[in-house]
Amino acid sequence: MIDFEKRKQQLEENFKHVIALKNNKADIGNGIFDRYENPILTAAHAPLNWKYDFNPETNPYLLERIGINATFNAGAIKFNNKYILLVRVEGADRKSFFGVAESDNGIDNFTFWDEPVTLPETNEPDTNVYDMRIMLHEDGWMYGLFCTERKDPSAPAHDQSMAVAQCGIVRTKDLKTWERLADLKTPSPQQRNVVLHPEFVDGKYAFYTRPQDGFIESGTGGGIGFGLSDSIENAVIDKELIVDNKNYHTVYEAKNGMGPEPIKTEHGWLFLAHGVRNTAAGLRYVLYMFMTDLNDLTKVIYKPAGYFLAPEGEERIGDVSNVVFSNGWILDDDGKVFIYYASSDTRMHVATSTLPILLDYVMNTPADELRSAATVNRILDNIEKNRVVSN
Ligand code: M1P
Repeated sequence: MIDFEKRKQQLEENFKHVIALKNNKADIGNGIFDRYENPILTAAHAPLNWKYDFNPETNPYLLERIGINATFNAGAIKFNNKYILLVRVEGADRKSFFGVAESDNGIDNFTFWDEPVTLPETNEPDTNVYDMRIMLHEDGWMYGLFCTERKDPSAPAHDQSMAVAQCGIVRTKDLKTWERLADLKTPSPQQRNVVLHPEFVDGKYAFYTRPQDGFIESGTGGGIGFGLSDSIENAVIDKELIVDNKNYHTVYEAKNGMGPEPIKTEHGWLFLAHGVRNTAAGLRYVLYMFMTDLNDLTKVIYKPAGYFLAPEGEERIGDVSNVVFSNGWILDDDGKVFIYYASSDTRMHVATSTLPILLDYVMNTPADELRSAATVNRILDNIEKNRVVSN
């Protein structure tokens, strides 16, 4: 027989150590944001109570009964003065669900609430749910928009991976009780990365979408779309306008998609998004930023060339390698910005910056001129300006 109590104690000590790990800024960085030394959430942060049956009668070997594979792609919101993440937790069974994790300072000691989110289903139950964007709308509700995935009814028997992805919607006042609304209806056969704009636009609910032809392949879709709906309870978008399209030989040439909800600034709406390109090693996901006009949300007014944040070091490795993905950020009253991002569909990290720095980055970084020669000219200009400064 095993020493049940001793093993239980070891498990608890290991868990406490994981939660208590402090986080420090990683290195000098690029001035735009700071990375931190440790991931803020991993599979090891999942509560022991979720995984172990602690009754020696029914689990005499104290085996892990319910495996947790990964914690990633978290929505974020400040609530009751806590930094809250709505985390995509993926079980060993490949089913994702949402767990709420909180921290006092936004950079370490993230701890899951005792119970995962009980998400009501619609008449057509979801097979898998993931990637929630959580935001406070001016109507007073906190909305969670997430991807709901169901088997594609047209899939032939030999293909067990064809799925239909659509946008599910829930709302809450306390992050504990969730009201499920009807799934968003759009003209696109597939939707992922849908985000609700925090303000009404022309008295309507405004959504950022990502129309796509196939489950993985963007086909004729793949850009960040925008559409309006009269209702949130039965949200229907009749027409999607493309705000930011995929583009040849850029970091978003295969597809792109929204990150969290945009932040309103005096200069325009600030966006964080992900761009995807194809490589011989598979898809590479990076984060990029842009800004739209304050009064015309479909008009991009600034867009720095290339990526804002790309996978580095350990971030490159995981279940889906070479991926960074963000669907949550928090702007504090003092202007500090917490950017929550996942690496390689495996773990969560934080990067911090400030609103003035992000505005400087977005408004003053040269745009992509789409040719190698233009990039060289930009560097030559820079060298020349530095010559003037140093003389
Ligand atoms: O595996 C990388 C990401 O792939 C999807 O993102 P997109 O819809 O832009 O291709 C999502 O499944 C996301 O969860 C995942 O991180």
